[in-house]
Amino acid sequence: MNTEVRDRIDIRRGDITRLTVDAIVNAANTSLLGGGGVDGAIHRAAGPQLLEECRSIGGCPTGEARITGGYNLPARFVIHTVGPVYHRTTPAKAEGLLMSCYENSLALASQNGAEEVAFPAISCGIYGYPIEKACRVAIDTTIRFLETETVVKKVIFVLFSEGDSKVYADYLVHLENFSD
Ligand code: AR6
Repeated sequence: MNTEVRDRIDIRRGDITRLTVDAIVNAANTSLLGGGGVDGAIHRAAGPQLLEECRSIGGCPTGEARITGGYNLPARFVIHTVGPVYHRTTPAKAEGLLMSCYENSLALASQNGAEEVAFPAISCGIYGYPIEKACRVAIDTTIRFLETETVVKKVIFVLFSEGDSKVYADYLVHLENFSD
């Protein structure tokens, strides 16, 4: 990882619904009609118009992403992606699907001119993906994307717990130590 790319990745602890960025990513389900966890928090903070727009989209397959407005959120857009349920498939398939979530979300951000994009730890709550494994997929995929990307300037990983943010921070340090 070169230092230019490293400087475009941030790790923060807190509530993603509070972030004033161009786009926040939602860990949704295939119905796109809301749920618990970060999805519930985003819908509560955005207000009922978000659900209305989501309903008009008609769902989203696992690994794909869809974009809506942010309504009452400080963020301009919400990018909804559907992570894999970890124990419903093989670890290799889950990894491929999680990678697609990050790739498709970042591509949508770029296509919509979003310069700052914030991600929660997709699939790491109710969907049971181990945080250490998911963190590698999230960061490796983001680094690969940023290496050739010019529209998206900054990617922020927003973690709810101190433990999760330490996992992300430690992995970035590991990459810094082993990069040329
Ligand atoms: N800000 C940042 N991170 C959060 C927030 C928040 N406000 N709230 C929770 N997290 P989860 P999943 C963290 O369960 O595993 C929903 O019902 C949380 O600690 O929200 O992809 C959907 O409708 C965890 O690390 O998403 C789906 O049915 C991470 O966000 C299902 O859950 C993701 O946890 C998706 O499950």
